[in-house]
Amino acid sequence: MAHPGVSYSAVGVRVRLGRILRDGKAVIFAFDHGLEHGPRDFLPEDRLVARNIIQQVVEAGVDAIMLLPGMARLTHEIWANRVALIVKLTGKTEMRPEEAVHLQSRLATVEDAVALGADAVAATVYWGSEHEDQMVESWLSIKEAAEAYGLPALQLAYPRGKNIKNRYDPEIVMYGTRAAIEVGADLIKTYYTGSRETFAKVVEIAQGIPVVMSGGAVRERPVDFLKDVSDVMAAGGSGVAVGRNVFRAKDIKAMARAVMEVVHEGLSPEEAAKKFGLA
Ligand code: FBP
Repeated sequence: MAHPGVSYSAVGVRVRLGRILRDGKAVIFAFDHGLEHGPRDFLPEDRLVARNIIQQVVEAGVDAIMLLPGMARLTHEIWANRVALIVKLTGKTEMRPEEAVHLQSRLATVEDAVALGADAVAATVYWGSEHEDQMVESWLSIKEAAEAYGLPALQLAYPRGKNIKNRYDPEIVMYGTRAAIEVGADLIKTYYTGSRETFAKVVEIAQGIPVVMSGGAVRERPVDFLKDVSDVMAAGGSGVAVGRNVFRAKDIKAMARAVMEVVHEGLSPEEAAKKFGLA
């Protein structure tokens, strides 16, 4: 069937989103912690460790990997043509002063992401931050350029700032999600609200724009994390963008596979933990 009036870019966005959400769901390995968390998660000499982690998640068959441009450049032979690439174009270090912690800087351009072979770009907006304006401006310019190239734009829609008392509060997460769709996000990554019922409301407010859960701090038992993922899927979520709960796992590949099976095969958390030998 012909689709007159549908732009080349709209087709490109749809095609590339399909590379990430192949069956409408995705496990995205988020790996920007070297910059975002620095030594808290990574020592500067961790170069080989980082490569090894990327190798393992690629072998586990995750759907996509979200990297900053520099790491994408240095590890391309590991991920290229094996998983989809999302290039994150904003970030912040933990070295910055207190008054600027709720701000993400522009690190690269959409053209850099295109040059790297990206299937999508990503940027964080800390909704509610005292620097909201700056991040919205940055988001809009990323979105405009991405659209011109037919690239989907993933927004890490994170409510955060002096006025945000509890960033996991369902009302607050819903508000951030609404804000993300208002500025044209094609895919939303946000905080898990702690229950299936509340996350279902977040999904509902996104009105069909896919929402994935942000992994967050490492859960004590892998099965607890898998339970959150399972609840997100039951709530209508489209998957997860996870970092630490995978790369800090005792067996990285097994954990990544378990998350994949919960997301794509609907395995229960307990079954997945048992199948992959996760304590
Ligand atoms: P995790 O699953 O490890 O939380 O990674 C998701 C993520 O959004 C990363 O992309 C980012 O670096 C990190 O969380 C930010 O965490 P925070 O700013 O909350 O410390």
